[in-house]
Amino acid sequence: MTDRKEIATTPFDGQKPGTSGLRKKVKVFQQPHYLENFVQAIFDTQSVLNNGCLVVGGDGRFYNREAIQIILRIAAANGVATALVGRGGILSTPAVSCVIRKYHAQGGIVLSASHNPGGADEDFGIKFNVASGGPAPEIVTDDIFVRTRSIDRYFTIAAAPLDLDLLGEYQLGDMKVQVIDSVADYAELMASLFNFDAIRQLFESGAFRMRFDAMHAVTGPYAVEILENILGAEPGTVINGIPLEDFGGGHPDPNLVHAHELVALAHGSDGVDFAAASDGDGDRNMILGNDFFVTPSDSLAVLAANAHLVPGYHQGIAGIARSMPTSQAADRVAAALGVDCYETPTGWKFFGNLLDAGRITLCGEESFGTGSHHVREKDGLWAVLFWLNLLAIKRQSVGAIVREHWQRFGRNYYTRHDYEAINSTAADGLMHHLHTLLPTLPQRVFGNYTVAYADDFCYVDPIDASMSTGQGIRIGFTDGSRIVFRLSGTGTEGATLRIYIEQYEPDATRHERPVQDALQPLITIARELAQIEARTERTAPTVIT
Ligand code: VG1
Ligand code: CO
Repeated sequence: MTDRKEIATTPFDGQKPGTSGLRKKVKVFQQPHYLENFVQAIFDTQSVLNNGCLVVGGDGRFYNREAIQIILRIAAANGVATALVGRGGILSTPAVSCVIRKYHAQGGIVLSASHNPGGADEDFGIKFNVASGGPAPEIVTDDIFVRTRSIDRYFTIAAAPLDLDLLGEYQLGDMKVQVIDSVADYAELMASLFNFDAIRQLFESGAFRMRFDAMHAVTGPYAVEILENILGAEPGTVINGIPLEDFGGGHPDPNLVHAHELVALAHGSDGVDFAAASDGDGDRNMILGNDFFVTPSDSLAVLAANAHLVPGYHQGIAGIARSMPTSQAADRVAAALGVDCYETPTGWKFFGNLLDAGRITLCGEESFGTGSHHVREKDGLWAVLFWLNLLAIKRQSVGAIVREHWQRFGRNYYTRHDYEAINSTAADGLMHHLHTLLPTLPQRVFGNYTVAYADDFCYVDPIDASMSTGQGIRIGFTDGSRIVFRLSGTGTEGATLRIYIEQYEPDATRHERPVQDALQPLITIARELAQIEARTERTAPTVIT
């Protein structure tokens, strides 16, 4: 093989992938051999890549370009036949999934820390996706992790960096590298699912205005092409559309806190009718109407209830899945449609088997993630186009659609309180404390609420029977309300505690209450049970969504 070099190395601690890949500070990834070890561990354990096709791309954050050159050289030295790379090294996470599936690749490497900030002192990440296009299941990430603990060499080749900004075909050692423009592939997939004519007419009507905030992250080029060029939305519909290595210094997380510029544009009588945003790697979405925020859990439920209006889902849906902390709004829709609803642990990798087996069509997470069987990742722009399709057919406002949904199914009031970057030992102590409380909780009464069950969520995959334990503490009350506690698996500083709170309200006269007010009693119960103030020294959450 051309110039193959074997480099001696020693293992690094802590290369265990979390909720969505291995995420660390850029400085950690820049250490000699750190990235190389992890990538070689992928090749040492995933023999299908040998002589196969690998997709490589990232969200364009700081260190993306260097990392891609390193990965390509290692791939060439490990016998990969063809690498498909996004132009400029950029591919959104859903586009990686789309491209893997379309070109029947054996896998993909996604470089992203998603919604975490980027820059020399910020975050970087790497994730392996399998041939279905989805994030590697735990059996695969476990194998990769085990390999990182004993790795003592990696392979690479001596070669100059490739120019990734030019589309075309290159040779790197014995490997063929194709620099591709994934925007066309992705746009074609979207056109096959949604009623583009109806959406075009909606924009042409002149009575409908939209803004999409790409947050200087990866979706800019995809959104400009699809929304402005193909669907005819007015120029300027996409804001912050140029991907930047540091996301313009922002936090590319589409929520009410970090996408405040967009929130302001959808506010008041001169605000737009529809606003949406996506995250660093393009898999999340936030949906806003004029002065109206759609809770992600509600968004999944609304999409499911209206899927028959969208060409790609005309035939109906096979089932729905939601992550455990996501509100139970989708469950009510599944029951009404007579289809199954699955509850999975947090993280998209747990939807893969259900999608592959045809058990579900739609799935989602409370963390601004929604998707379907069209790819194996959550898909930000897909959700935006789904909403646009509904708006084009129904010709109602976003708020009216959601309010009607609540009238029909009841409202699941929902909030998530995050306590970011708390002391890790304190966070572990807090979770341990909750664990010890679990057996004492059933039947206990807190104000108007009586505990029905309290457990640590354990998931047995219905397809391959693999078991995932320790997925979050659930406290369920007799009226269906829930409090869930879990520690984040994507952070890079200390620990992040997430508290998820939900209460069902069937009475339509009580659907207009401010969310935090409606949930106040449960919020107080959660804070007291977990002894938040005493254990974390925090009096308030860092982010409320
Ligand atoms: C968070 C979210 C989770 C999501 C994950 C990856 O994980 O809660 O629902 O799947 O991020 O999202 P955690 O472990 O920090 O709670 V992203 O947009 O990386 O792809
Ligand atoms: Co993301």
